Amino acid sequence: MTRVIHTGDTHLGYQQYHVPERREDFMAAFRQVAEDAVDGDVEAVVHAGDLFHDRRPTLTDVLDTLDVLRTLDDADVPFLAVVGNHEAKRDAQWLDLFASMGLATRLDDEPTVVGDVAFYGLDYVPRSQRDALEYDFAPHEADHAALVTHGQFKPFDYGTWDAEEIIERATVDFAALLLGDEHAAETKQVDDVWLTYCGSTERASADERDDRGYNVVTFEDDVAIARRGLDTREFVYVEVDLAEGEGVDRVRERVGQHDLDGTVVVVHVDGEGDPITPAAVEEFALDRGALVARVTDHREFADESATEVSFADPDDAVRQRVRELGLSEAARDLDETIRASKVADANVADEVESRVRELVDEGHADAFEPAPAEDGVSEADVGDDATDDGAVTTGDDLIDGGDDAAEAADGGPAPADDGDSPDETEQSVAGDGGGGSASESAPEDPEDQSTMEEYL
Ligand SMILES: [Mn+2]
Repeated sequence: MTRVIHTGDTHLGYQQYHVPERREDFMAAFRQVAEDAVDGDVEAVVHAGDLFHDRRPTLTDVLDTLDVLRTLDDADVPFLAVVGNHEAKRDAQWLDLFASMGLATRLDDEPTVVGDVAFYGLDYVPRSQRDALEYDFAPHEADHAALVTHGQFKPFDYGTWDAEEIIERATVDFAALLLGDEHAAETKQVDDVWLTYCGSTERASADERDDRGYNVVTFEDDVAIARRGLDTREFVYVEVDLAEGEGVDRVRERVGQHDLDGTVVVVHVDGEGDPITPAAVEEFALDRGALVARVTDHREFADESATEVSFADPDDAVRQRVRELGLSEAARDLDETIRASKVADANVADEVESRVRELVDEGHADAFEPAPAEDGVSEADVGDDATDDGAVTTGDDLIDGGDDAAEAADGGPAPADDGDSPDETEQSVAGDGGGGSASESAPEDPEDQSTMEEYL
């Protein structure tokens, strides 16, 4: 029997809502996993990617990560991992650094045997490159084999990468696929093979409402997958449906019914009542000890014809202005990449460059043609997160990144259907701090899923 912890999507270094406490929370959750591994006497910690939130963690993040990895190493618990989409660098990976220090093993197409199990790894692969994959894995002599990989896999609802095809074509028979990328834990079985997402260890977005945790996977005759919870910062969700005549007092009253001390407060307002000022509610929550408060008034969306800029929704104003600019499809896509927060700030310059390259390589010159204004830019096509200070950082990154990226921003590409185009409606505002009152929509809509990939 071999028992391992399967974790992933730790997003270390993510300073969510721009507060340092959240950055510490992500590290603390990862530390808990490591301590549980040591206390629980498992034979390995398997990490399915997105160890870091982006490819440029700070030195402090790297040092703290090393400290956690040493905790595992001191207890002789190997750390086996693959590279996720958030942290992927162009050549050498952070994981290679940790491996060179003897603190991690980067899983690949050769077996890494722990106990009775041969572990293999497949890093995140962008959609445009998946057709070329061979799924060739070197043989092993262990009792079981497991593949650790990162992406949105079918047959899960949001899947764009067919796990069944991997299972069929792989030269090794896997008993389980230990997956990362999707932040909600979920398990399915395809024929005899278990497919399981361990989920994120901290809420990388306020949409991640379920308790966070990780998997404990036991390989015996069969594979057994158990969940274990993590003690993470409390998120208080308050849904207020205002009746006619009700307003900000009612929202405050509802928020005030909760113990807010040290919590992240997420308020959604809907209904018939009076307009409210989100800032007034946020201030109320902060006064009562909340670490962060975010108020979304969904009623702003009901009135699409409004052109007046309200404090609650400057995004509308930006969206309106972008429509009037007559940008090419490509430029609109770049605008979205830069302003919205689906792409981690530090990754924007590279992302922009790769999109332009891809378009040019594939001869999509028409994507650079200016479009007439108002030509059906849907709400969803344009960034909803314009007020994010991330947009500022991102702009800097683009310039710092220099090279082709800044140049490209002028004519920009439209995504060659590579699944990474962020044409989704807002789902990262909570994850990124945002303007505090931008709109949010549930990410469950399968049409949005191709782009969830980017965000996850
Ligand atoms: Mn992730």
